[in-house]
Amino acid sequence: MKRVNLHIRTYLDILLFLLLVTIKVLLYGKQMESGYFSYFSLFSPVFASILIIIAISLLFSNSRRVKFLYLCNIIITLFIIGDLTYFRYFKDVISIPVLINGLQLGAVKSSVSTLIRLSDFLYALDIILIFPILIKFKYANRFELSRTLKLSLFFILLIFSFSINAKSFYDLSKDQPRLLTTFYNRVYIVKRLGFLNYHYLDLYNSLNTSISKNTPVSKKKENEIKTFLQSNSQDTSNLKGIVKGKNLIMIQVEALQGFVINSKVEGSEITPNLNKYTKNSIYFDNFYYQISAGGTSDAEFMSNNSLYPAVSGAACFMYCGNEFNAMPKSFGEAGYETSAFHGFRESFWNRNVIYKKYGFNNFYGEKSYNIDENIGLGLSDKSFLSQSVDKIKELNEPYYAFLITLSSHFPFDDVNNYGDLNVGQYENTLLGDYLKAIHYTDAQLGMFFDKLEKEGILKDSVVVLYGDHYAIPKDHVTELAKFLNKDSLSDLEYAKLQKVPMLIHFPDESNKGVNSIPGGQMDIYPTLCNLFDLPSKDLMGKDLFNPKDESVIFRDSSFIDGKYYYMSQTNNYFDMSTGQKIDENEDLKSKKENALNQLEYSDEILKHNLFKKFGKEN
Ligand code: GP9
Ligand code: MN
Repeated sequence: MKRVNLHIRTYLDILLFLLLVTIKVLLYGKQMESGYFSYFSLFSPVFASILIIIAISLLFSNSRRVKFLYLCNIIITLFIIGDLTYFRYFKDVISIPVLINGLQLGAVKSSVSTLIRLSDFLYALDIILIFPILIKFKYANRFELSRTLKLSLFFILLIFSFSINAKSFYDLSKDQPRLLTTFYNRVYIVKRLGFLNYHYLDLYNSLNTSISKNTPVSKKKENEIKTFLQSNSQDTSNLKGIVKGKNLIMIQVEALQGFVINSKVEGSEITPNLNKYTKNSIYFDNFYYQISAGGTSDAEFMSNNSLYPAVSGAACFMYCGNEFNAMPKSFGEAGYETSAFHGFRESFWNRNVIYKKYGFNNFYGEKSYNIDENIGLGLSDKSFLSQSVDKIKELNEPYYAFLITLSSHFPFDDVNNYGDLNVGQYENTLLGDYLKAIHYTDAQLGMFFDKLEKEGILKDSVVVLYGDHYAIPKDHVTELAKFLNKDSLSDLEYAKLQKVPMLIHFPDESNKGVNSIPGGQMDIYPTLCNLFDLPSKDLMGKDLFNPKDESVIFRDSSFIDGKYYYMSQTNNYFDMSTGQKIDENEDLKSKKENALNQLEYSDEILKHNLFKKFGKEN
């Protein structure tokens, strides 16, 4: 008995680490999970992933092992709190590339600070409580295992944990082929393998990515990509070149989500100006955002490049050394002056670097504006848009002007400055604050259009307007359901709400009406190439006026194809008209394969800077 007691005292740190971290990681999995969750199915990969750390700890002396495990517990806890916060806003888990551009979170600290919950810090409770116990027992250890015994225990435990994990990894790779290599759906990996295995994989993938950047892509894969791009730049006819030589003004509106268009609250229109412009423009009412970890920067990356966002992290950081075949470059080659406008810090989302690589001649950031009124994160949309018209007037025609608004940014908490929209029962809720914020931004967009008209700009310009991403995050879905007079939203109903409005206003308003072709931010560039008669080579998206298909592919490999929706998070197919789940068939399987191929081609183009290579070959 005395000997057992001594063993317990000697290995108490390991027992505590195994117990506490297993509980933490399983609880974290439950909090991350939307829908079905099983502690039982997650237990074995989680247990195996923790055993790996314990195996490593056995290589240390007793006292060092106590410190090593305590430090690991602290790091794991910090990652859990960080992941939960990140998930509440981005519906994703942190990856190393995201951490690399994590500096961006500082600037949107109001978002982050509203997302961290006090209850999250309960995960750190054990770190405080067990500290004195470990100190007391640390010196209680009287014997050290021999080096040979430590090494053999290390290998036995490692082999045991890897064999348990191997089964979980194998099952996942059968269920979701390519997921473990392309990492397109990180939440699903956490759900099936647990938090620690996900971060082991993330570390491996990040190391692998940095190595693969320096290894050439195979000639076979390169030719596959070239063939796809050539087939994708199909001849177009409908509306070809009808606005050739006209100016282009493209406005990306912060957090403009589709459900507010033509909606009312307490009898008042939420976006009366946009509602008006959906009627005198071509309005795409079935248009989705396709952003990933890069948030707003992903939206501007896609609309200007027609390439998918980076598989993790933000392309604007990870690939800022690449050559791009971007829209500003295409317009520049057609004799346009190209300028970007955004009333926030020039370095945010690496814009002062990446815009040059896109081919913008000018970038007017915060320093180019008179910061005379702040709302939300910075310069108010009213002041930004008004000053921007004055700058646009000075541009040499023809020009491409790209504007990004800011005031309607999460958590929409500058409510005293958004004006007086009565939101009734939604007062003091996130949704109510959002309705006020977007109502304010809508008013400024109305002023902007009026000023363009007064200055005689509108009659010589095409205006494209679209939202960058959702406004109401998943953890406020009940508020959104209530606003839509529903008790709750199914996964499919929630997915169908991830639309943003997109409209194209023609100079003489000769083309107007609703176009319901399923589309996304990837399709803006090819659509404008057709209208302005620019060469549309090497683009991944489709021309919405000459669509080759009705597919919209998302970064996590979910996709829409006509009436079908594939939800990668749950690996389910749906008939969008009936909402019914449907079994996978050969046709759906090939659509899924096609989606994965396109995501892979886009990733290979970015990882290996292929446009630079292709450019040299042409
Ligand atoms: C900051 C603004 C916000 O410049 O674009 O970016 P977001 O937080 O929405 O990605
Ligand atoms: Mn945004």
